[in-house]
Amino acid sequence: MSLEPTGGPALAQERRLVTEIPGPRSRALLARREAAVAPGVATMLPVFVARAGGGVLVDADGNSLIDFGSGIAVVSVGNAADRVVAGVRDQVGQFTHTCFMITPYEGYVAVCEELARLTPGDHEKRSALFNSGAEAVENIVKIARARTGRQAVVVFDHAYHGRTNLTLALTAKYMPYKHSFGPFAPEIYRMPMAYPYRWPTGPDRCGPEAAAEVITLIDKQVGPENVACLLIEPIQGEGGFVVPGEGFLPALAEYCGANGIVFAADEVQTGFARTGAWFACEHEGVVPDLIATAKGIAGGLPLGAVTGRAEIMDSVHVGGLGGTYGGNPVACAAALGAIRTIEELDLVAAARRIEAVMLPRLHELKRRHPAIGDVRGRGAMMAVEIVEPGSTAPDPATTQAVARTCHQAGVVVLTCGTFGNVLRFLPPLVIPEDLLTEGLDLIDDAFAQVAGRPGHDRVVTAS
Ligand code: PLZ
Repeated sequence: MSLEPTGGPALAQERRLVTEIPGPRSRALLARREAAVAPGVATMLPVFVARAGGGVLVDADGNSLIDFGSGIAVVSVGNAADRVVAGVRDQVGQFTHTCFMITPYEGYVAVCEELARLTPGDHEKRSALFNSGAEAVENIVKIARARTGRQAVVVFDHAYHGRTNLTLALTAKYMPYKHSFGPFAPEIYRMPMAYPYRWPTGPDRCGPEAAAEVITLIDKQVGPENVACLLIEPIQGEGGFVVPGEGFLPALAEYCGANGIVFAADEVQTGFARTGAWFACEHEGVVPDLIATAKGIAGGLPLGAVTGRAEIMDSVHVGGLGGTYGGNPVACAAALGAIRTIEELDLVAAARRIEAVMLPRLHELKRRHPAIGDVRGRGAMMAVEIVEPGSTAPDPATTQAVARTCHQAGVVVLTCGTFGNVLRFLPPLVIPEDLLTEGLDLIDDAFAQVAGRPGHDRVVTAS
Protein backbone atom coordinates (compact mmCIF):
# COMPACT_ATOMS: atom_id res chain seq x y z
CA MET A 1 0.00 0.00 0.00
CA SER A 2 2.79 2.45 -0.67
CA LEU A 3 1.35 5.85 -1.47
CA GLU A 4 3.10 8.92 -2.83
CA PRO A 5 4.64 10.73 0.15
CA THR A 6 2.63 13.90 -0.34
CA GLY A 7 0.99 13.65 3.05
CA GLY A 8 0.10 11.04 5.62
CA PRO A 9 2.55 9.13 7.78
CA ALA A 10 5.40 9.56 5.27
CA LEU A 11 5.64 13.28 6.06
CA ALA A 12 8.76 14.29 8.00
CA GLN A 13 7.74 14.26 11.66
CA GLU A 14 9.32 17.55 12.63
CA ARG A 15 8.46 21.09 13.61
CA ARG A 16 9.87 23.47 11.00
CA LEU A 17 9.19 27.18 10.80
CA VAL A 18 10.36 28.81 7.57
CA THR A 19 8.20 31.97 7.65
CA GLU A 20 6.29 33.95 10.24
CA ILE A 21 2.92 32.41 11.21
CA PRO A 22 0.83 32.87 9.12
CA GLY A 23 3.25 33.16 6.18
CA PRO A 24 2.73 35.11 2.95
CA ARG A 25 0.92 32.34 1.07
CA SER A 26 -1.46 31.75 3.94
CA ARG A 27 -2.06 35.50 4.20
CA ALA A 28 -2.89 35.67 0.49
CA LEU A 29 -5.32 32.76 0.90
CA LEU A 30 -6.80 34.47 3.94
CA ALA A 31 -7.56 37.53 1.82
CA ARG A 32 -9.36 35.31 -0.71
CA ARG A 33 -11.17 33.60 2.14
CA GLU A 34 -12.37 36.89 3.55
CA ALA A 35 -13.91 37.85 0.22
CA ALA A 36 -15.57 34.51 -0.45
CA VAL A 37 -16.30 32.70 2.83
CA ALA A 38 -19.01 33.72 5.28
CA PRO A 39 -17.41 35.28 8.35
CA GLY A 40 -19.77 33.37 10.64
CA VAL A 41 -17.49 30.38 10.04
CA ALA A 42 -14.54 31.29 12.25
CA THR A 43 -10.90 30.25 11.89
CA MET A 44 -8.71 29.80 14.95
CA LEU A 45 -5.34 29.84 13.20
CA PRO A 46 -5.21 31.03 9.58
CA VAL A 47 -2.43 28.82 8.29
CA PHE A 48 -3.72 27.08 5.19
CA VAL A 49 -2.90 23.41 5.27
CA ALA A 50 -1.30 21.78 2.25
CA ARG A 51 -0.46 18.33 3.65
CA ALA A 52 -0.74 16.57 6.99
CA GLY A 53 0.11 13.26 8.60
CA GLY A 54 1.30 11.64 11.81
CA GLY A 55 1.69 14.49 14.27
CA VAL A 56 2.23 17.40 11.85
CA LEU A 57 0.36 19.87 9.65
CA VAL A 58 2.35 21.38 6.76
CA ASP A 59 1.09 24.74 5.53
CA ALA A 60 1.11 26.49 2.16
CA ASP A 61 4.39 28.24 3.07
CA GLY A 62 6.18 25.02 4.01
CA ASN A 63 5.92 25.46 7.78
CA SER A 64 5.48 22.18 9.63
CA LEU A 65 3.40 22.57 12.78
CA ILE A 66 2.95 20.10 15.63
CA ASP A 67 -0.69 19.02 15.69
CA PHE A 68 -2.27 19.01 19.16
CA GLY A 69 -5.79 19.32 17.76
CA SER A 70 -6.43 16.46 15.29
CA GLY A 71 -9.02 18.68 13.60
CA ILE A 72 -11.01 18.60 16.88
CA ALA A 73 -10.41 14.97 17.79
CA VAL A 74 -11.08 13.58 14.33
CA VAL A 75 -7.83 12.27 12.85
CA SER A 76 -6.93 10.08 15.81
CA VAL A 77 -5.34 7.60 13.37
CA GLY A 78 -3.31 10.47 11.86
CA ASN A 79 -4.14 12.51 8.80
CA ALA A 80 -4.29 10.62 5.51
CA ALA A 81 -3.61 7.35 7.36
CA ASP A 82 -2.56 4.55 5.01
CA ARG A 83 -5.55 2.27 5.49
CA VAL A 84 -8.01 5.17 5.31
CA VAL A 85 -6.47 6.43 2.06
CA ALA A 86 -6.30 2.94 0.57
CA GLY A 87 -9.92 2.17 1.49
CA VAL A 88 -11.16 5.48 0.11
CA ARG A 89 -9.17 5.11 -3.13
CA ASP A 90 -10.48 1.64 -3.69
CA GLN A 91 -14.08 2.64 -2.94
CA VAL A 92 -14.19 5.80 -5.09
CA GLY A 93 -13.02 3.69 -8.01
CA GLN A 94 -15.88 1.20 -7.47
CA PHE A 95 -18.82 3.54 -6.82
CA THR A 96 -19.25 6.77 -4.90
CA HIS A 97 -22.93 6.72 -3.95
CA THR A 98 -26.11 4.78 -4.38
CA CYS A 99 -28.02 5.90 -1.26
CA PHE A 100 -28.29 3.03 1.23
CA MET A 101 -32.06 3.54 1.39
CA ILE A 102 -32.35 2.90 -2.37
CA THR A 103 -29.82 0.14 -3.11
CA PRO A 104 -27.62 -0.94 -0.20
CA TYR A 105 -23.95 -1.94 -0.10
CA GLU A 106 -21.75 -4.02 2.17
CA GLY A 107 -19.60 -1.24 3.68
CA TYR A 108 -22.54 0.24 5.59
CA VAL A 109 -23.42 -3.14 7.09
CA ALA A 110 -19.77 -3.80 7.95
CA VAL A 111 -19.47 -0.48 9.82
CA CYS A 112 -22.63 -1.31 11.80
CA GLU A 113 -21.17 -4.74 12.64
CA GLU A 114 -17.99 -3.08 13.88
CA LEU A 115 -20.00 -0.63 16.00
CA ALA A 116 -21.89 -3.53 17.58
CA ARG A 117 -18.61 -5.29 18.33
CA LEU A 118 -16.72 -2.27 19.71
CA THR A 119 -19.26 -0.23 21.70
CA PRO A 120 -19.83 -1.05 25.40
CA GLY A 121 -22.09 -3.96 26.32
CA ASP A 122 -22.57 -7.41 24.77
CA HIS A 123 -26.33 -7.09 24.23
CA GLU A 124 -27.82 -7.26 20.75
CA LYS A 125 -27.32 -3.93 18.95
CA ARG A 126 -28.26 -2.13 15.77
CA SER A 127 -26.83 1.02 14.23
CA ALA A 128 -27.91 3.73 11.79
CA LEU A 129 -25.38 5.93 9.97
CA PHE A 130 -25.46 9.67 9.37
CA ASN A 131 -23.14 12.47 8.21
CA SER A 132 -22.08 14.26 11.36
CA GLY A 133 -22.11 14.27 15.12
CA ALA A 134 -25.03 16.67 15.30
CA GLU A 135 -27.09 14.51 13.00
CA ALA A 136 -26.34 11.45 15.12
CA VAL A 137 -27.43 13.30 18.28
CA GLU A 138 -30.65 14.51 16.61
CA ASN A 139 -31.45 10.92 15.79
CA ILE A 140 -30.83 9.82 19.36
CA VAL A 141 -33.65 12.15 20.39
CA LYS A 142 -35.93 10.85 17.64
CA ILE A 143 -35.26 7.23 18.52
CA ALA A 144 -35.64 7.72 22.29
CA ARG A 145 -38.96 9.54 21.78
CA ALA A 146 -40.23 6.85 19.42
CA ARG A 147 -39.27 4.14 21.88
CA THR A 148 -40.71 5.71 25.02
CA GLY A 149 -43.61 7.78 23.72
CA ARG A 150 -42.23 10.54 25.97
CA GLN A 151 -40.96 13.99 25.01
CA ALA A 152 -38.58 15.42 27.59
CA VAL A 153 -34.83 15.37 27.05
CA VAL A 154 -32.41 15.91 29.94
CA VAL A 155 -29.06 17.54 29.21
CA PHE A 156 -26.36 19.24 31.29
CA ASP A 157 -24.59 22.48 32.01
CA HIS A 158 -21.54 22.91 29.74
CA ALA A 159 -22.94 20.39 27.24
CA TYR A 160 -22.11 20.60 23.55
CA HIS A 161 -24.13 18.51 21.12
CA GLY A 162 -24.02 20.39 17.80
CA ARG A 163 -25.16 23.39 15.76
CA THR A 164 -28.43 22.27 14.15
CA ASN A 165 -31.55 23.76 15.68
CA LEU A 166 -32.38 20.79 17.91
CA THR A 167 -28.77 20.20 18.94
CA LEU A 168 -28.35 23.93 19.68
CA ALA A 169 -31.23 23.54 22.10
CA LEU A 170 -29.25 20.71 23.70
CA THR A 171 -26.01 22.71 23.71
CA ALA A 172 -25.47 24.91 26.76
CA LYS A 173 -23.27 27.78 25.64
CA TYR A 174 -24.95 30.88 24.31
CA MET A 175 -22.07 32.72 22.62
CA PRO A 176 -21.08 31.96 19.90
CA TYR A 177 -23.32 28.95 19.32
CA LYS A 178 -26.88 30.03 20.11
CA HIS A 179 -26.79 33.82 19.96
CA SER A 180 -29.49 35.20 17.61
CA PHE A 181 -30.50 31.75 16.29
CA GLY A 182 -33.60 30.92 18.35
CA PRO A 183 -36.30 29.95 18.95
CA PHE A 184 -35.11 26.55 20.05
CA ALA A 185 -36.91 23.25 20.48
CA PRO A 186 -39.01 22.79 23.63
CA GLU A 187 -38.96 20.01 26.23
CA ILE A 188 -35.23 20.25 26.90
CA TYR A 189 -34.27 20.32 30.60
CA ARG A 190 -30.78 21.37 31.67
CA MET A 191 -29.27 19.91 34.82
CA PRO A 192 -26.17 20.70 36.88
CA MET A 193 -22.97 18.97 35.80
CA ALA A 194 -20.64 17.13 38.15
CA TYR A 195 -17.74 19.52 37.52
CA PRO A 196 -15.17 18.54 40.15
CA TYR A 197 -13.00 21.67 39.97
CA ARG A 198 -16.00 23.94 40.51
CA TRP A 199 -18.10 21.77 42.83
CA PRO A 200 -18.84 23.78 46.02
CA THR A 201 -18.05 20.97 48.47
CA GLY A 202 -14.95 19.78 46.59
CA PRO A 203 -14.07 17.22 43.93
CA ASP A 204 -14.41 14.13 46.12
CA ARG A 205 -18.06 14.73 46.94
CA CYS A 206 -18.91 16.04 43.50
CA GLY A 207 -20.06 12.84 41.75
CA PRO A 208 -22.60 11.55 44.30
CA GLU A 209 -23.84 15.02 45.31
CA ALA A 210 -24.36 16.15 41.73
CA ALA A 211 -26.16 12.91 40.86
CA ALA A 212 -28.49 13.33 43.86
CA GLU A 213 -29.22 16.91 42.81
CA VAL A 214 -29.98 15.93 39.22
CA ILE A 215 -32.24 13.09 40.32
CA THR A 216 -34.18 15.39 42.66
CA LEU A 217 -34.57 17.98 39.89
CA ILE A 218 -35.89 15.39 37.44
CA ASP A 219 -38.22 13.92 40.06
CA LYS A 220 -39.56 17.29 41.19
CA GLN A 221 -39.46 19.47 38.08
CA VAL A 222 -39.79 17.19 35.05
CA GLY A 223 -41.26 13.89 36.20
CA PRO A 224 -39.27 10.79 35.23
CA GLU A 225 -42.29 9.35 33.40
CA ASN A 226 -42.05 12.27 30.96
CA VAL A 227 -38.36 11.82 30.14
CA ALA A 228 -37.51 10.10 26.86
CA CYS A 229 -33.74 10.26 27.31
CA LEU A 230 -30.93 11.61 29.36
CA LEU A 231 -28.10 12.68 27.06
CA ILE A 232 -24.58 13.25 28.32
CA GLU A 233 -21.00 13.46 27.09
CA PRO A 234 -19.08 11.02 29.34
CA ILE A 235 -16.28 13.59 29.26
CA GLN A 236 -17.47 17.00 28.12
CA GLY A 237 -15.69 18.35 25.05
CA GLU A 238 -16.35 21.93 23.93
CA GLY A 239 -17.68 22.74 27.42
CA GLY A 240 -14.21 22.37 28.93
CA PHE A 241 -12.99 18.75 29.02
CA VAL A 242 -14.93 18.21 32.22
CA VAL A 243 -14.39 14.68 33.55
CA PRO A 244 -17.48 14.11 35.69
CA GLY A 245 -16.96 13.44 39.38
CA GLU A 246 -16.60 9.72 40.03
CA GLY A 247 -19.90 7.94 40.46
CA PHE A 248 -21.97 10.54 38.59
CA LEU A 249 -22.41 8.57 35.36
CA PRO A 250 -23.16 5.21 37.03
CA ALA A 251 -25.74 6.83 39.35
CA LEU A 252 -27.49 8.52 36.42
CA ALA A 253 -27.42 5.33 34.35
CA GLU A 254 -28.97 3.41 37.23
CA TYR A 255 -31.69 6.03 37.72
CA CYS A 256 -32.48 5.93 33.99
CA GLY A 257 -32.70 2.14 34.07
CA ALA A 258 -35.09 2.23 37.02
CA ASN A 259 -37.34 4.82 35.36
CA GLY A 260 -37.56 3.65 31.76
CA ILE A 261 -35.42 6.57 30.58
CA VAL A 262 -33.07 5.94 27.67
CA PHE A 263 -29.50 6.63 28.85
CA ALA A 264 -27.70 8.10 25.85
CA ALA A 265 -23.98 8.85 25.63
CA ASP A 266 -22.65 11.45 23.22
CA GLU A 267 -19.24 9.94 22.46
CA VAL A 268 -18.74 12.08 19.35
CA GLN A 269 -15.55 13.61 20.78
CA THR A 270 -14.54 10.94 23.31
CA GLY A 271 -15.05 7.86 21.15
CA PHE A 272 -12.75 5.62 19.16
CA ALA A 273 -9.77 5.28 21.50
CA ARG A 274 -9.35 8.99 22.23
CA THR A 275 -9.53 8.66 26.03
CA GLY A 276 -7.48 5.47 26.39
CA ALA A 277 -10.51 3.19 26.02
CA TRP A 278 -12.58 2.50 22.92
CA PHE A 279 -15.32 4.61 24.52
CA ALA A 280 -15.14 6.90 27.55
CA CYS A 281 -18.15 5.26 29.24
CA GLU A 282 -15.91 2.25 29.85
CA HIS A 283 -13.83 4.15 32.40
CA GLU A 284 -16.73 3.91 34.82
CA GLY A 285 -18.19 0.63 33.57
CA VAL A 286 -21.29 2.35 32.20
CA VAL A 287 -23.19 0.72 29.33
CA PRO A 288 -25.33 3.28 27.51
CA ASP A 289 -28.63 2.31 25.89
CA LEU A 290 -27.80 4.52 22.88
CA ILE A 291 -24.47 5.97 21.85
CA ALA A 292 -23.69 8.69 19.29
CA THR A 293 -20.35 8.53 17.49
CA ALA A 294 -18.70 10.58 14.73
CA LYS A 295 -15.31 12.36 14.44
CA GLY A 296 -12.70 9.65 15.13
CA ILE A 297 -14.82 6.94 13.50
CA ALA A 298 -13.70 7.60 9.94
CA GLY A 299 -10.21 9.10 9.91
CA GLY A 300 -11.40 12.48 8.64
CA LEU A 301 -14.32 11.61 6.39
CA PRO A 302 -17.78 12.74 7.49
CA LEU A 303 -19.65 9.94 9.23
CA GLY A 304 -21.83 9.75 12.32
CA ALA A 305 -23.67 6.85 13.90
CA VAL A 306 -26.25 5.91 16.48
CA THR A 307 -25.72 2.49 18.02
CA GLY A 308 -28.00 1.01 20.61
CA ARG A 309 -29.99 -1.78 22.13
CA ALA A 310 -31.83 -3.71 19.44
CA GLU A 311 -35.21 -3.33 21.17
CA ILE A 312 -34.81 0.47 21.24
CA MET A 313 -33.49 0.81 17.70
CA ASP A 314 -36.18 -1.58 16.40
CA SER A 315 -38.97 0.54 17.84
CA VAL A 316 -38.71 3.14 15.05
CA HIS A 317 -41.09 2.53 12.12
CA VAL A 318 -39.56 1.46 8.80
CA GLY A 319 -38.50 4.56 6.85
CA GLY A 320 -38.34 6.74 9.97
CA LEU A 321 -34.56 7.14 9.88
CA GLY A 322 -32.21 7.98 7.05
CA GLY A 323 -30.86 10.67 4.75
CA THR A 324 -29.42 10.83 1.25
CA TYR A 325 -25.77 10.52 2.22
CA GLY A 326 -25.91 8.84 5.63
CA GLY A 327 -23.32 6.05 5.64
CA ASN A 328 -21.88 7.12 2.30
CA PRO A 329 -19.79 4.25 0.87
CA VAL A 330 -16.56 6.29 0.77
CA ALA A 331 -17.00 7.35 4.41
CA CYS A 332 -17.73 3.72 5.36
CA ALA A 333 -14.56 2.53 3.60
CA ALA A 334 -12.64 5.19 5.54
CA ALA A 335 -14.22 4.04 8.80
CA LEU A 336 -13.28 0.41 8.20
CA GLY A 337 -9.71 1.57 7.50
CA ALA A 338 -9.63 3.75 10.61
CA ILE A 339 -11.00 0.98 12.85
CA ARG A 340 -8.41 -1.50 11.54
CA THR A 341 -5.69 1.06 12.12
CA ILE A 342 -6.80 1.62 15.73
CA GLU A 343 -6.66 -2.14 16.31
CA GLU A 344 -3.43 -2.88 14.42
CA LEU A 345 -1.49 -0.03 16.01
CA ASP A 346 -3.24 -0.50 19.38
CA LEU A 347 -4.13 3.17 19.58
CA VAL A 348 -6.08 2.58 22.79
CA ALA A 349 -2.73 1.83 24.43
CA ALA A 350 -1.17 4.76 22.53
CA ALA A 351 -3.73 7.14 24.05
CA ARG A 352 -2.79 5.85 27.50
CA ARG A 353 0.89 6.38 26.74
CA ILE A 354 0.13 9.95 25.67
CA GLU A 355 -1.63 10.49 29.01
CA ALA A 356 1.38 9.03 30.85
CA VAL A 357 3.62 11.59 29.13
CA MET A 358 1.29 14.59 29.31
CA LEU A 359 -0.29 14.35 32.73
CA PRO A 360 2.89 14.58 34.86
CA ARG A 361 4.21 17.40 32.66
CA LEU A 362 0.98 19.38 33.01
CA HIS A 363 0.86 18.84 36.78
CA GLU A 364 4.44 20.02 37.00
CA LEU A 365 3.52 23.08 34.93
CA LYS A 366 0.63 23.77 37.31
CA ARG A 367 3.04 23.79 40.24
CA ARG A 368 5.05 26.53 38.55
CA HIS A 369 2.18 28.59 37.17
CA PRO A 370 -0.57 29.74 39.52
CA ALA A 371 -2.60 30.67 36.44
CA ILE A 372 -3.26 26.95 35.97
CA GLY A 373 -6.14 26.10 38.28
CA ASP A 374 -6.83 22.56 37.15
CA VAL A 375 -5.31 19.79 35.05
CA ARG A 376 -7.68 17.12 33.80
CA GLY A 377 -8.59 14.67 31.08
CA ARG A 378 -8.09 11.08 30.09
CA GLY A 379 -5.89 9.51 27.46
CA ALA A 380 -5.13 11.91 24.62
CA MET A 381 -7.91 14.29 25.71
CA MET A 382 -6.12 16.56 28.17
CA ALA A 383 -6.66 20.13 29.32
CA VAL A 384 -5.60 22.85 31.70
CA GLU A 385 -8.10 25.37 33.10
CA ILE A 386 -6.69 28.87 33.40
CA VAL A 387 -7.74 31.20 36.22
CA GLU A 388 -6.77 34.41 37.96
CA PRO A 389 -3.97 33.31 40.29
CA GLY A 390 -5.16 32.65 43.82
CA SER A 391 -8.79 32.23 42.77
CA THR A 392 -10.97 30.13 40.50
CA ALA A 393 -12.05 33.15 38.42
CA PRO A 394 -11.78 32.17 34.73
CA ASP A 395 -9.09 33.97 32.72
CA PRO A 396 -9.97 33.71 29.03
CA ALA A 397 -7.53 36.50 28.05
CA THR A 398 -4.49 34.61 29.33
CA THR A 399 -5.87 31.43 27.78
CA GLN A 400 -6.05 33.11 24.36
CA ALA A 401 -2.60 34.63 24.80
CA VAL A 402 -1.03 31.26 25.66
CA ALA A 403 -2.79 29.60 22.71
CA ARG A 404 -1.62 32.34 20.37
CA THR A 405 1.94 32.09 21.64
CA CYS A 406 1.84 28.34 21.04
CA HIS A 407 0.59 28.89 17.50
CA GLN A 408 3.42 31.33 16.76
CA ALA A 409 5.89 28.74 18.04
CA GLY A 410 4.43 26.06 15.76
CA VAL A 411 2.19 23.96 17.96
CA VAL A 412 -1.53 23.90 17.22
CA VAL A 413 -3.42 23.91 20.51
CA LEU A 414 -7.16 24.56 20.90
CA THR A 415 -9.19 26.36 23.52
CA CYS A 416 -12.63 25.48 24.87
CA GLY A 417 -14.83 25.84 27.92
CA THR A 418 -17.99 27.69 28.88
CA PHE A 419 -15.76 30.49 30.16
CA GLY A 420 -13.26 30.26 27.26
CA ASN A 421 -10.48 29.53 29.74
CA VAL A 422 -9.51 25.96 28.94
CA LEU A 423 -6.51 25.05 26.84
CA ARG A 424 -7.05 21.59 25.39
CA PHE A 425 -4.76 19.03 23.83
CA LEU A 426 -5.96 16.40 21.38
CA PRO A 427 -2.91 15.05 19.56
CA PRO A 428 -3.31 12.35 16.93
CA LEU A 429 -2.81 9.02 18.70
CA VAL A 430 0.04 8.22 16.28
CA ILE A 431 2.08 11.29 17.24
CA PRO A 432 5.76 10.38 17.78
CA GLU A 433 6.83 10.81 21.40
CA ASP A 434 9.57 13.33 20.61
CA LEU A 435 7.00 15.63 18.95
CA LEU A 436 4.67 15.22 21.91
CA THR A 437 7.46 16.24 24.27
CA GLU A 438 8.51 19.13 22.04
CA GLY A 439 4.91 20.35 21.96
CA LEU A 440 4.78 20.24 25.76
CA ASP A 441 8.07 22.17 25.94
CA LEU A 442 6.56 24.86 23.72
CA ILE A 443 3.44 25.06 25.89
CA ASP A 444 5.71 25.42 28.92
CA ASP A 445 7.60 28.25 27.16
CA ALA A 446 4.31 29.91 26.22
CA PHE A 447 3.18 29.95 29.85
CA ALA A 448 6.53 31.42 30.86
CA GLN A 449 6.19 34.12 28.22
CA VAL A 450 2.56 35.00 28.83
CA ALA A 451 1.88 34.23 32.47
CA GLY A 452 5.42 34.18 33.81
CA ARG A 453 5.87 37.92 34.02
CA PRO A 454 3.64 40.02 36.21
CA GLY A 455 1.83 42.77 34.33
CA HIS A 456 2.16 40.98 30.99
CA ASP A 457 0.29 42.29 27.97
CA ARG A 458 -2.67 40.09 27.33
CA VAL A 459 -3.48 39.51 23.72
CA VAL A 460 -7.06 38.71 22.82
CA THR A 461 -7.74 37.00 19.51
CA ALA A 462 -10.97 36.33 17.74
CA SER A 463 -10.78 32.57 18.14
N1 PLZ B 1 -21.21 16.18 20.22
C1 PLZ B 1 -19.60 15.90 22.04
O1 PLZ B 1 -17.87 17.43 20.40
C2 PLZ B 1 -18.54 18.46 17.80
C3 PLZ B 1 -17.63 21.31 17.27
C4 PLZ B 1 -16.85 22.41 16.71
P1 PLZ B 1 -20.49 17.66 14.37
N2 PLZ B 1 -17.52 19.18 18.45
C5 PLZ B 1 -16.78 20.15 17.67
C6 PLZ B 1 -17.72 23.58 16.32
O2 PLZ B 1 -17.43 24.69 16.82
O3 PLZ B 1 -18.66 23.40 15.54
C7 PLZ B 1 -19.47 17.63 18.66
C8 PLZ B 1 -19.08 17.16 19.93
C9 PLZ B 1 -19.99 16.43 20.70
C10 PLZ B 1 -21.61 16.58 19.01
C11 PLZ B 1 -20.76 17.32 18.20
C12 PLZ B 1 -21.25 17.75 16.86
O4 PLZ B 1 -20.55 17.07 15.86
O5 PLZ B 1 -19.85 16.54 13.59
O6 PLZ B 1 -19.67 18.92 14.45
O7 PLZ B 1 -21.89 17.91 13.96
